[in-house]
Amino acid sequence: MDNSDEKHTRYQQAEALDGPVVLPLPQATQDLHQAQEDLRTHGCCIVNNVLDDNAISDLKARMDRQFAAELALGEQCPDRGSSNKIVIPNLVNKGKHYLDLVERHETEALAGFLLGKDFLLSSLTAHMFLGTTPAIELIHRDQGQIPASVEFPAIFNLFYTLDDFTPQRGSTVVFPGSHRWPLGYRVHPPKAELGHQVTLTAGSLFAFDGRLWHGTGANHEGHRRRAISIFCCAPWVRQQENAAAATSHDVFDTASPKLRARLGLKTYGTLGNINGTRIEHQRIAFGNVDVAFPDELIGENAELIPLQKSRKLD
Ligand SMILES: O=C(O)CCC(=O)C(=O)O
Repeated sequence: MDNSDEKHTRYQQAEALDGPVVLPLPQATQDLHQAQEDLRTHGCCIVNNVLDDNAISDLKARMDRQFAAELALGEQCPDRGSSNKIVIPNLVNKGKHYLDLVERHETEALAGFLLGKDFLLSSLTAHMFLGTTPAIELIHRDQGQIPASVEFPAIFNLFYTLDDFTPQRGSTVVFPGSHRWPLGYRVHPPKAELGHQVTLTAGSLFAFDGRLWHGTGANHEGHRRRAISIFCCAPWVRQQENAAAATSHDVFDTASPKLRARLGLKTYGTLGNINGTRIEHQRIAFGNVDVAFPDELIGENAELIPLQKSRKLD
């Protein structure tokens, strides 16, 4: 049997490489079919001129404002760690402008190709530097929780860049082709110096297979080097940010059916339902169906337990 018969996508794995061969970086393209082919062969792709200048400056200003506003929360501001490379998490609640990137056709075309049409949003985060960093960060595979012997992508990271990415600014170090390395080279990371650093213009989409070895480069200039990461997973993988618990119901209530599905409010076979009191379109059969929130959960002896909504009601 052709193994594509039992898979959830039409993605066909390129043949294994003989050893830990680092391929050249793929060329930037605007052709999404070429980008899909680059994902197959190189495990990464660069699509340029995706965001226009207005969208780039708007997103940059919003991201800087978000960062400053969270900092002003003082002790309530999430711990950002000690590195000058920081991640602002859980952008699902932080404005439609970020959610729109999830629904862009480039995201759909590439994530759908790699993970299948029912892929989930695993997390939505902003990446930026606050100053210089001394060294390349940990080389890793985003698919690290999934056995290395798995021969297909289950995770996919799409970076929408808001600044030019250059080696001096700590652009991403990648090992093109490493998703095709033999099993013995998939567990311990290769030496960082053997990878390539990407050079990208602001407004590009740089995307990579969850099996690809990569890491954040050292930022010698201290430039902010901002990007938004749309981190996606197969519909049977646990999401990085627990969307069901950490998404404001205001967002769920106004999201399109597609976005609700990406956040996990669509079943995948028998996975992902919410069972409580009766809702209008009760799930009665197998298949992928939209999930709605019941008003109440049913507890012991049918005690009705109100479902917590995100906002406090007056
Ligand atoms: O910031 C970068 O260049 C890469 C980030 C990264 O390694 C990741 O999100 O997994």
